[in-house]
Amino acid sequence: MTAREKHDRMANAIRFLSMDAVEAANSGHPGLPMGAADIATVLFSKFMKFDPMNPKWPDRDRFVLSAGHGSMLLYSLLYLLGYEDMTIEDIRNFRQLGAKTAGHPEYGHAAGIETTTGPLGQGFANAVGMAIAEKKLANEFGGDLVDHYTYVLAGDGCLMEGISQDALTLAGHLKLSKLIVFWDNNGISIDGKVSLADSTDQQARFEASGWETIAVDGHDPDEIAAAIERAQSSDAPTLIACRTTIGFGAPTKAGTSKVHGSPLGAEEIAGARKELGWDAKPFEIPSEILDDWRVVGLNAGKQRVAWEKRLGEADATLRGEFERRMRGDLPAGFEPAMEKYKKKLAADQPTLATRKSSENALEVINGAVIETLGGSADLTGSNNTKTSQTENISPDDFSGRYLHYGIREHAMASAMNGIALHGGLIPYGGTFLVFSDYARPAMRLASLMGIRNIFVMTHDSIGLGEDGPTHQPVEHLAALRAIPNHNVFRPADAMETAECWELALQNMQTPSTLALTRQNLAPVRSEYETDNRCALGAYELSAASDDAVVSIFATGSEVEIALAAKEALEANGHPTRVVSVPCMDIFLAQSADYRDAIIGSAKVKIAVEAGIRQGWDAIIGLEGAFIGMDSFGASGPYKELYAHFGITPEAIVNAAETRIHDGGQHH
Ligand SMILES: Cc1ncc(C[n+]2csc(CCOP(=O)(O)OP(=O)(O)O)c2C)c(N)n1
Repeated sequence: MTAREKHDRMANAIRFLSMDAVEAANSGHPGLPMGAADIATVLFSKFMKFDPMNPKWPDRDRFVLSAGHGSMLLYSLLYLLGYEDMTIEDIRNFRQLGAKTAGHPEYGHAAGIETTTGPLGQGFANAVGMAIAEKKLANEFGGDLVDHYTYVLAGDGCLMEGISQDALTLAGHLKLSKLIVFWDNNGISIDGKVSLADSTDQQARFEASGWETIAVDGHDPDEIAAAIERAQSSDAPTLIACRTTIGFGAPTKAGTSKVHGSPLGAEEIAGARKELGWDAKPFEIPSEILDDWRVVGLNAGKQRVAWEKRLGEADATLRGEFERRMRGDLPAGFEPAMEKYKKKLAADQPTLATRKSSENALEVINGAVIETLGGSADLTGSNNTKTSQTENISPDDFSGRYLHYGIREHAMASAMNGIALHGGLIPYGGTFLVFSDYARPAMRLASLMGIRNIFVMTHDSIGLGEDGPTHQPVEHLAALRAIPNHNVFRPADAMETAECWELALQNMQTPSTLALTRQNLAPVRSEYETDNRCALGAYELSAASDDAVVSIFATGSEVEIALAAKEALEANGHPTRVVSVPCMDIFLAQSADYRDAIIGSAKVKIAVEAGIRQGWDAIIGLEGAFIGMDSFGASGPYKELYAHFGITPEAIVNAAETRIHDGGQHH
């Protein structure tokens, strides 16, 4: 048998598994796996560094199927290569409830799936983050321990999405030479020919941003292999434009949008069997072909063994540090450093904007936690994300710890996901809270994947003042809280900011957004406390003088307003307590007992937050009073804005007293 024949039948194994699984599920996308099978076969059988027996081996090459609808390509590969997590049963269960082989690759479902893909372009930008992490860690730990490629398979859709532009320009700028992207250039998307909607010269676009590009016949294994070799030795990231036929092998539907996202049908599959010379029954891979694949999987382990030897011979401290970093554990110095810092805060009682308090906390964190990788989408001075330890990373020097992501919120958030997924680094990155809208698709995926990723979102309300309503978030706290598994922290002073940073770092499986002010805030906490008071999401900050008639719940900058209202209400003879709610998401996840105790039974419940009401009814009930925003903001000095929009102690007192006199009922 010639090498070409062997290649063809290995690639056809991917094609038929994909056709069969989509047919059985009566749902899915056979076109991409059939079209890209040759690329995948060359890559995995000749180049990829991986080990099915040790899927998490840190120095493996990463493979990201950015065109996640083609998930059967990845599932087929994992099965054929012998990943224990992926059996033929799993393939048969494609797209069934509870199956590892979900509709799109889902991170955490099965070993070998590096990231969740499906929203086109995200995988591509994740991969940019993975390649950043690789280059950074190689700089730190040396090429003996860190030296791998990040490969991406992207479709026309990935390249049409705006995020691809953010991501490719960042990658080109940073000279991520070990990032290699295969473009499945089949000219077809769902509506038909790509030419219906796009006429970009993709190679020229990539080249304009410093990429090397190579065009190949995506069904010619020799051309593909030669291109990968060239890409590996390039000093720029490389786009390999692979001209392919979508649904390759389908006798009448290949090359059309009919194979993109529907089962081929029995007749077409029978025709493909003839066309490709495949006699095996559905889901059966002839043993000699399966053997060819399994041998690839077995041989792959050798590089891992050699790597482990190098790790074993490395300096013990370096090795220990590398292993800790890859596990994601925080260093031993973290907690003592924070304790010392919080004691100092209790003594100093600083009045500061929480963005500045965040910078101060970061100064301590970055001193103790070497693996943080900071950055901002061109708002460094506003987000206060840079500290004395974080020198800039530049294309030719990755020894720094700070990335100027440029005005690319979306790619920043998505690359941060890739950095977190890669392991060994803890990314944090900043922009204005209002521009979380530009990053949100990636923030949502961070939550879906359950990864530690920290978004520093400053200018968190009308309190930012003069930039006006385009920059003043009103619905964003609610909108981010609406994402499952996403902690939105809104600390009220320097102490709470330190505590919220601790929680964000300790939460290995939940991403965090820190919503921080531009305006100064007086301290609301006067004591050092061993326990992190923010850890349960809400706590009684200030008790009532007697059985409380009024409970005021507030976050961030509105806590000091609530405290002032409390003072006035107490003076008027109404016992009032104030509850700080630094993280509503965490609070609502507590036991009913804790929630009831904190919500309490005061006749009047009032929430104060310079955002919209949505979400607060869970705490104050439908009858509760809400002091906040129900419109967009306005431009002006922030104190005038608070008065204009009625977010004041007087407004709280009025609302409380009206309800007290109504007997607590108000409609
Ligand atoms: C952000 C986003 N928008 C839309 C979709 C829906 N969608 C899935 S595949 C696809 C077409 C992609 O075309 P292409 O990348 O050429 O894939 P191919 O047809 O070659 O499989 C679309 C629009 C999506 N998954 N993500």
